[in-house]
Parts: sequence; structure tokens; C-alpha cells
Amino acid sequence: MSPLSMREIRTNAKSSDVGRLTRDQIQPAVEDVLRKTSFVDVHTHLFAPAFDGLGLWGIDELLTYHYLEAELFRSSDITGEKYWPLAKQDKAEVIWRALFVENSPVSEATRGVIAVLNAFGLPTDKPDLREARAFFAAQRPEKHVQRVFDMAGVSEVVMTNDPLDPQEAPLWERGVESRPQFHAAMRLDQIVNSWSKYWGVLAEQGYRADENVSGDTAAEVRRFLCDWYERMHPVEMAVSLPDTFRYPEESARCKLLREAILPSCREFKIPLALMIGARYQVNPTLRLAGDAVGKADLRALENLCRDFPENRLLASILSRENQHELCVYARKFSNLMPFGCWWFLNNPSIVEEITRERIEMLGTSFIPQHSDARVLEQVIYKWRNTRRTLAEILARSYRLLAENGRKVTWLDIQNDVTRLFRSNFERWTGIRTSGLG
Ligand code: RAT
Ligand code: ZN
Repeated sequence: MSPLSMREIRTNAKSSDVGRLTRDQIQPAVEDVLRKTSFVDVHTHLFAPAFDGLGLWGIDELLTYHYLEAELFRSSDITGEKYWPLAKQDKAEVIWRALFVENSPVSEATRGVIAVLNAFGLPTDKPDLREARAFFAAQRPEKHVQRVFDMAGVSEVVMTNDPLDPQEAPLWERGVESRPQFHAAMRLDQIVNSWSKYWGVLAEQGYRADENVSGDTAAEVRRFLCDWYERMHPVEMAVSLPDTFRYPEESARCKLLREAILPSCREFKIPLALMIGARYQVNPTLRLAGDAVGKADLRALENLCRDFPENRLLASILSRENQHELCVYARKFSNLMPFGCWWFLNNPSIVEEITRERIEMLGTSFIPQHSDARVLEQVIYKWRNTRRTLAEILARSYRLLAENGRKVTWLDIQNDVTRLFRSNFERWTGIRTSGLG
């Protein structure tokens, strides 16, 4: 069925019942709204073009995505010792051959590459990558970014910005040009998870920090956060945490959260995003692909929500087993905003299950998805897949609502989709985002 316009829907309706969608009109109306609404991508690893050398794009980056590197070692006999020293283009060719030529690319991550190639009218079944490489080499970054965002239906993205990254930090210090399409997120994994390794780095930079987080340390970490707030103007602070994360406990991590990070978030009126449940480097030979997942004890999140009612928390939990509890906690604590189906959860079958559960338990008071894109063009397939999965789920919810006796209109759907994919984040972070689609 072709997309419905507001006018068509209105003229279809009886005058006593203006705007009511019939059962058959609901799904096309949902698809139409999802297509026309541009989303805010609330967590990515993308960089604005001004971050010279940090932003990844093009076919070789798409193919060497760590999700695909993990799959490579299952479908090829190549060893890590042989693979890792290869040049990027050679790695891409090894992956193309193993996962796309010798096998059908039916996994979520491989299908994604096919969808991107297809979106640009590039061949999806050639044994070599010549045409794709020539196409991407001919693109001018600025224009290409805009085109990709348009194709993906996103108006802006949130980056992941590490103030202790030796490549990234100097760019901020020099004063990188800000872009309204790219929001900063101050990512604090190193400080929070490896304080014993990083307190010395802060000390070298002139902050009076010590290993035990005693004396002036918390105040000095706040000074560090404030200096970086001034440089980045982040929309949030963020940290990923292991499945073993506990709060409260006697640890540098908990002291830093309680005495430095959460107070700074309150001071700057920005949320803290907690991404809980990673098991870091269970197989270090896979490098970036070597992390796994573990079920977390969400009492830590409960305690944070209760002890810090003035802080707004965003939470994405990696284990499928934790998702129902997360919804229950969100019902208990209005300072908690669940977001996204993170990493190993970002597969249609699991996204469907989690999103249905969230709608049933939280209505539209959550943020359904983020892309986690590391390579620019990934937003094309990741957001297409999200729209496809969400269309079914939302349409089903509206059909049930109609059966229960409530009129469903195009405007209701537009309001809900805008809330889910834009204004929940806008309200949480206090940003006024651009171009409501
Ligand atoms: O999904 C990913 O790309 C992971 O490697 C992680 O980066 C994760 O998303 C994170 O932000 O820690
Ligand atoms: Zn991420």
C-alpha cells in the first residue's frame, strides 16, 4: 500500500470520526511516520569530519568492523597471528571472501554491509571490491556525511568522546569545530574502571589525585570534568560497566561515581549514561571483538536511582536476562530512562522481544534504539532495520488499542514516534535538537 497522507486519511474518515485509522490503515501509517521522522541517534562511535583521522567510513572500514572480525574466525581457518598484521585493505578482502563470497551473508552484521552496498547501487555479489572502493574514494566527507544521514533518517548523532584518548584529546584541546549534527558524550570508562592505571595520568596533568581517591581527589576529578565540560559541551557523561558492577561498595569506582561524576552531572544538568553488562576481553586474541556479556545485578542501578533522585540516568543493559528487571526499575524510578538494544541485543528477534516488553510496561517513556555505529554508513542499515522491526511492533500495539476501543490517528502515531526517537532524549539531556522531521 502506498504511503498515506494526512489528507487521504482525513477524507477516508467519516465526518463524525475524523482521523480514525482503520485496522488496515494502521501499519502503512506507522511505516509512513517512521520513514518521515528523523531520529536522534543517542549512542554511536562516529566522529564529525573535523575530527581528522578519527571518523571511519567506506567499504574497508565496513568490512573490518569488529562484529565481522568475530564472525571471520568462525568461517575461515585464518589465525589471529596471520590476520592482525595485515593491512586494512587485505583484512577487508579476507573478510569479504570468507563471509560474503564463500558463504551467504545472512547474519545481521553481514547483511548490513549488503544493505549499504545496495543503498548506493553498488554490486553485492562481485568477488572483488574494486567498484565499491572507487565509489567511496570519490566521496567528499562533508557531503557524504549529510547524504548518509539523510539516507538513514537521522538528523543528529551522539559521539563517544574520551578525554584521555591520546589521539582525540589534543583535537579538543586545540579547539575542534563544533557541528550541530554531532553531539559530544564524555565517556569515562578509563577513569571509572581503571582508576589504578589512570589516576597518575590526571596527576601528570596537574590534578591533585591519588590512588585511594582520598584527600582532594574527588574535588580534583570534578575540576578535571569541569575543564572537559568546557571543551566538549557534552550532552551527557557516559560509562560502560562490567556485569560485576556493584553499588555501593568500597571501591575507587563507587567513590568516583558518588563524589565526582554524579555531582558534576548535577552541576552541569546533564544525565549519566550507564551501559552495564560487558565482560571485557574474555578472548583477548580477538582484540576489540574480544568482549562478551554477563548478567548483571541491577540492584546497583536500583541503589543509584534511589540514592541520587536529582540525577537523570540513562541505562542500556547488555544481557537479555536483565531486560525485564530494567523495565520494572524504570517503573519504580522516574529518573531512569532505558535506552537501546545494545550490541549483542541489536538483532531483530531480540529487539522485537525487548521493545514489545518495554511498550507493554513503559508505554512510550523509553528510547527504543541507538545505532552504536562505528563506521559512518552503518547508520543506513542499522536504522533501516530498526524502522522495519519497530513498524510491526508499533502497528500491533495500535491495532490492540483500536480493538480495545480507542481511536488511533496519524497524529497520535506521529507524537509517539517523535517522543520515542527524539523528545525523550531531548528532555533528558536538555538539548534542543534540530529539525523535527
Ligand atoms: O558495540 C560496540 O561497538 C562495542 O564495541 C562497544 O563499543 C560498546 O558499544 C561500547 O560503547 O562500549
Ligand atoms: Zn558503543
